[in-house]
Amino acid sequence: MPDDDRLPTQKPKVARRRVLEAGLGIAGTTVLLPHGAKASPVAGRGEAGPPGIPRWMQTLGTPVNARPYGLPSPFQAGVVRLSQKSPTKFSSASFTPLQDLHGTITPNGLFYERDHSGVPPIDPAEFRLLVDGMVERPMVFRLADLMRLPAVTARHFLECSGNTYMEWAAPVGKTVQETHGLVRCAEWSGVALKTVLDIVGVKDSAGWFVAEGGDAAALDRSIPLAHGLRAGALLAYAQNGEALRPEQGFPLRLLLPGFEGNTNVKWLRHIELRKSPAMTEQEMAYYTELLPNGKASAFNFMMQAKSVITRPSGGQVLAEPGFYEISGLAWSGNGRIASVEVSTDGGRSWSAATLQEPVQPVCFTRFRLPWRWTGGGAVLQSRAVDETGYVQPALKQLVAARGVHSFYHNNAIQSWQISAGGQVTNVHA
Ligand SMILES: Nc1nc2c(c(=O)[nH]1)N[C@H]1C(S)=C(S)[C@@H](COP(=O)(O)O)O[C@H]1N2
Ligand SMILES: [Mo]
Repeated sequence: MPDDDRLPTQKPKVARRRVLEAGLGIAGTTVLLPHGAKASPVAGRGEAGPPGIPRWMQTLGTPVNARPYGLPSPFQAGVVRLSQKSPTKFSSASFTPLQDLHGTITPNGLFYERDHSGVPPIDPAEFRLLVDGMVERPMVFRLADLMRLPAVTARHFLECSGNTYMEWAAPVGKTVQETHGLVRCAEWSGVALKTVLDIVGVKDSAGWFVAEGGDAAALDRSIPLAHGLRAGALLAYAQNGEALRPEQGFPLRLLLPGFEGNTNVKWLRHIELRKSPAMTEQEMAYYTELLPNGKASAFNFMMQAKSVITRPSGGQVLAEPGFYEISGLAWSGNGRIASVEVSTDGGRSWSAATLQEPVQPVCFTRFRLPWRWTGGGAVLQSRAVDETGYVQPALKQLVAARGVHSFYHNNAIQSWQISAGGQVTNVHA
């Protein structure tokens, strides 16, 4: 009698024929390794590979639903956010491991995080959003009220304007996580901000609104009303199909597609309609651009077109000459990515990369280019063009326009140098 608790035991149906050394046999496919790791043959032989029966087929596995909320494989333990080295753990950031991600969606647990005063533990039952100022009917909304309204879902990237801030003067970050990890892309759901503004009735005299967060920083930013009325502007309560994570603004955040991360106020508690901007500390003292003439420019909302090769990228090693797919991400706050070109010779020649469909506005676009590394030195670069015709600038062009005392909005072309030994490093080319 078979025991119901046991899986039927069966010999794996693998033909006992000679198995090719995997990978290396097919068109010279080779392996990307982290720095320091040694290449090992990806062979089908030995205890684990077919036709042998590995140890994990000789016992029952972990029980079904052992973790009611699923987690990645323990073998993925290295795929984590990286903490910024910062003097305080309350005003700090963490970076997304772009080098380990595929496609265009960032998993919720790997979203970069940027808080000015830590994460407030908000009980959604106590949550309230006040909408007042230049409106016909000032109103307070509970979360449940907002969730009864028609919902909208869309995919958008969100980037901190401080992304790539260390790279202005010299190549600093070792990996793409360090150089570009303050950006990610998700499927967001919520209520269109316009739906709520229509309910309260915005007065004609209003031209801006101030959004305030419910954290200890009470982070607040002034936003032009026209951007808040765009179809994509959301009061978001969900990302990638589930409620926002606490560190992303649970239970409600403002989502302003294309605008710098800082304006996407988390733990949103108050929207005040006004005639003009409030000139808050955030928008006057911090999120401004110091220009070469010593003046500062404020309200630089839009995240311009940017791209980066995530594979191969800094810290990885090409194990041996052969075939590699070059792959990366491109995005623009102004709309769709129109094209991405890739150079393997430091910008002397460029080839058009393939864009992964569908190409959506204000969303990550994955690009790919097949490449054969012959073993010599190479410098890999990518250059994005968006649908407005804007071309991602070279670092020299950006520095000529803004100087090296800039901090925010560094969207320059990134260069990864490949040494004769296959090591990939961050360089300024
Ligand atoms: N209330 C509040 N909203 C906030 C912040 C904050 O500290 N408090 N950080 C801002 C900054 S600088 C960025 S880049 C984004 C980061 O969003 P994330 O933590 O979900 O990545 O949120 C913005 N909204
Ligand atoms: Mo930010």
